[in-house]
Order: sequence, then C-alpha cells, then structure tokens
Amino acid sequence: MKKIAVGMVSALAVLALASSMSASASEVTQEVQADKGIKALSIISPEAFPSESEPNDTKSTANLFGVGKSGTIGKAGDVDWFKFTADITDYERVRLLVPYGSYDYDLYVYDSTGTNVIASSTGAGNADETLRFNTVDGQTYYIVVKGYSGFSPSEPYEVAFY
Ligand SMILES: [Ca+2]
Ligand SMILES: [Ca+2]
Repeated sequence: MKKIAVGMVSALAVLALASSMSASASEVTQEVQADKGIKALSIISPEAFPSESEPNDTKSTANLFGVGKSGTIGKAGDVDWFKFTADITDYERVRLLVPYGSYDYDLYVYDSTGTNVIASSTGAGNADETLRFNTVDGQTYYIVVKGYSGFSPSEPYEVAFY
C-alpha cells in the first residue's frame, strides 16, 4: 500500500509540475515518452509520420521521405520505396519499427542508382531494424521496406531517422 501511495503522490507532483510550467498535457506526455527510447516512437505515432502513398513499389514511384513515414506491408510481396536527398556529408541512422505480430519486415538503403544496397538490416522474426550509412551532400538515397514474411493492410510500421 505504501508503494501505491508514493506512486500517487509522484503522479500528482508531475501534474502539479506540468500546470506550473504551463506546458500542455500533450507536450509533457511526449517529453516523458521520448525519454523511454525506441518504442516511444510508436506510442507517439501514428500522427508523427505521414503515411506512405501506394503505389511505391519501385525506385521511380518512391515517396518523398521527410523525417519519417508510416506504412503497411499490405499484401504479399509489397515493397515500399522512399527517397531523400542528403543535405550533409556525414551519416544517417534509420530505424524500422515493425508492428507486433507474425511480421518479419526488413530495411534496406540503396544508393542513387536504386540498384546498389549500401546498408541493410534483416533481423529475424518480429525484430525492429536499425541501420546507419554514410551520406554525401546532395546525393539521393532510397530507403526501402520489404516484407520478408507476413503482411497486414491494417497494422502499420514506422520508418524514420533517429
Ligand atoms: Ca506499402
Ligand atoms: Ca508498396
């Protein structure tokens, strides 16, 4: 019982802090969630990232990436292409959050030709995927999400820089 009481007190303290800082409840919630790391992205979204626009199964129909996208591997064989142009010569890190369930999705980055894989993350099973690759200012890159096994037109993944 004592633990529960302490928990209630700290929850009240957070509320009091939130109102004294005059931050909105959603701002506070997002800050708290951001501290939790990887999975926080899927708690904040789907509002955080715009949805893919099919068809996007090839380099020439790739969606503009921005900072992230949500999408679905909506049918067997679905492949989702996204593209972005680097504005710095450095590196980028990309994370794919795979929905919970019997879904195994993989993550690839292709160079500007759309034929050479320069980074990939192909973890087994339901694992999320992360990768890092070097960028050159002004170069176009393609981020590609592929269904390895399983698909769902209703359970979205999220792919984003992090
Ligand atoms: Ca798709
Ligand atoms: Ca697609």
